[in-house]
Amino acid sequence: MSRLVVVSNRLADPRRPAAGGLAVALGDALNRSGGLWFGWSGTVRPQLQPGESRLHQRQAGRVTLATVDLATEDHVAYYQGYSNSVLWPVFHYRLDLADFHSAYLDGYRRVNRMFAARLLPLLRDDDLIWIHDYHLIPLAAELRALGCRQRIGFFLHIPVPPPLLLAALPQHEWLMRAFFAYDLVGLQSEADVGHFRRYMINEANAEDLGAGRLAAFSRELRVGAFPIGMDVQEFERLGRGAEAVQTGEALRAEYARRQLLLGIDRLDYSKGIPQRVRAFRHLLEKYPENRGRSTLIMIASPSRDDVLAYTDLRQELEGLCGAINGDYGDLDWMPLRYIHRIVARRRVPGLCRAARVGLVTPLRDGMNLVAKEYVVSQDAQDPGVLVLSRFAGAAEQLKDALLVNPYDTESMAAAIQTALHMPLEERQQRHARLMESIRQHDVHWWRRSFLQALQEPAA
Ligand code: ADQ
Repeated sequence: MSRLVVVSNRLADPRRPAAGGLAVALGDALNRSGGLWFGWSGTVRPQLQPGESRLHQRQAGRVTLATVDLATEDHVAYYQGYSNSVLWPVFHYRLDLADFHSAYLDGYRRVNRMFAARLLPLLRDDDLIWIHDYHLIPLAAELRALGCRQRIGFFLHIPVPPPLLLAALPQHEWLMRAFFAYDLVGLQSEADVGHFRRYMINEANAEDLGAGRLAAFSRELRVGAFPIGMDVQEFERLGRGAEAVQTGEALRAEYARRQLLLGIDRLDYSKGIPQRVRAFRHLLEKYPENRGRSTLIMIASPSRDDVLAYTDLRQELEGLCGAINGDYGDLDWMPLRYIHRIVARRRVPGLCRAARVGLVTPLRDGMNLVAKEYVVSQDAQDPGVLVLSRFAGAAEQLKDALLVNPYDTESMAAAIQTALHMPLEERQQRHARLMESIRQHDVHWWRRSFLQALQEPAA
């Protein structure tokens, strides 16, 4: 059995339950093969020069965690800059929010080169390498340039936009060519695979060899959809835990006379949070029977506060939430509770279970695991209804949710109204079908199918 080497921007100690499903799933596989997990430590050191780093290694059970610190300039250019102010907005279709600064691209290349140089001496000949996400697209190319010949797979957690949007990226040819250093590229959805293929064929002159294989730049690459799943059992276990149960009971007692709607997100412009508030406002306006009866709880955890677009979003949201409470609230009822904080993972299933409607309405999302978590948290006898954006990767799998267009305020409000009044039998049927799909394609299925495909010899 090959040793598994996982590389991601950040890593977590897989033994800690707070680490979440992905860390647990990768931790499992790493543990079994006595693997290595490599990434940024999360520490920025002003005394380091750009491109300089310090390597730390520690054991977490059988897994070796190897991390590097970053110089301040590298953190600004690689992480805040190119990763989060260029790739994140462009890959989420938001060219208007991208900040194309050439120093960002320089920093991105520099840090990927440094990662490769630090990682290479830790590698063994028969390692299987799995690199994650947009921060590290050129890492395999940098490793290959240093002579690395192991099989390398890449999984992109965010969406791939249509070819012409990708082509708007300065130096997109360089970035997209870097994908050909991988043996396998995994994407979240078939829509993403379609965009990726079309870009490679139209813009990079790749030859389509069929069965997901593309050839260009004297290399062959396989691309496929590997929709990420959740750790259903771990989440069900959390749901039976004291904190989840207490959270659910407390909410049900407090809102005994009302129906709860819930949104849980990172505060990010891709998540469609202002659009959701507008739809809820429209619901109160158009269907006044919900006034005094429905409450929307929105938990938006702080995220990337140091990037300007996020500060603007926060201000916009605070204005919208204040206005709805001011215009519709009463002495004994506030329509909306907006909480700008992270909730402990142990409480999430309880929160979800208490909500009659789960609102997951991103403008664009790679997958969105909250949608799946909401479904898994429900009481199968009396389940709530998931209202899901058709632009979340999850919509390709969760067809039994109420699918909405988050840009269309009226129709989203109508879908919420339908969800609030859905008869029990229909709720049960939809929930059962959603559960089947989520269970079948859980995070262990995702990991196994990706790693299996990565190990298959090239045709
Ligand atoms: P995110 O955009 O961060 O990640 P999402 O899938 O929405 O991802 O959530 C990831 C986890 O964070 C979930 O387990 C969720 O419960 C938790 N979470 C989110 N907001 C929270 C809050 N306010 N408090 C507590 N916990 C919260 C990226 C992509 C997604 C993709 C994931 C995994 O953008 O599309 O689903 O990676 O591939």
